[in-house]
Amino acid sequence: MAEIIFVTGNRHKVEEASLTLSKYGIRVKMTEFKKVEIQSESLEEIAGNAAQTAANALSASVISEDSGLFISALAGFPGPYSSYVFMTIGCMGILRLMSSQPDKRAQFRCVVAYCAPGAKPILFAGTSLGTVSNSMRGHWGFGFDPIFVPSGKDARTFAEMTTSEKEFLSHRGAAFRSFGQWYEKTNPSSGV
Ligand code: ITT
Repeated sequence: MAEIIFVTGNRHKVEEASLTLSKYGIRVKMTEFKKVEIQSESLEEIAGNAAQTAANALSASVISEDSGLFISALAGFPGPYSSYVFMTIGCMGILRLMSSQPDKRAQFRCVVAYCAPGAKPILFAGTSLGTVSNSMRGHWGFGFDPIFVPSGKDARTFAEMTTSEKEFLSHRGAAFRSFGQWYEKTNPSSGV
């Protein structure tokens, strides 16, 4: 099995990525390396820069990932600032901002960046369309999972789904599937 270093401080991301990448014969290893996160409006720039910096510092190929919740009625807020907004106002703060908004549409976006030392990052994106719920529901997952209802299933939030159910519908599942397919093609010996 191939092994790939994932530069992140979020163990939930590692759990979800591991589930997807195991299907492509890739084992995910979390690193202690402190991720460098630039200020930018672009998930692509944030993830790409973090992967490139880590690959050069560690002299190894790595992946990094940046993601966020983009709410239509709030002009895409919190978007690239999702981590900070979650830590400050949290799910309840978002529900308060949304209480007077009839348009509940939102989407999660994820960009995975793969980078080898001395090389440019290669990017893989995934999106999950859905709505913001009226209340927090469920205890699985992390972050804004209790207030996001993905389209195409039922009225459950991500936090009311198992990791496998979420993986099938999520932005992260889509981005890591796309990376897994590319990696399998580029490194044919890595397959299970
Ligand atoms: P690393 O930067 O160390 O990878 P992080 O949690 O800080 O971990 P981000 O900077 O990419 O990650 O912030 C994304 C935030 O968006 C995250 O903290 C959550 O609040 C939210 N988020 C992203 N994906 C999510 C998901 O699948 N479910 C719920 N919330 C999510």
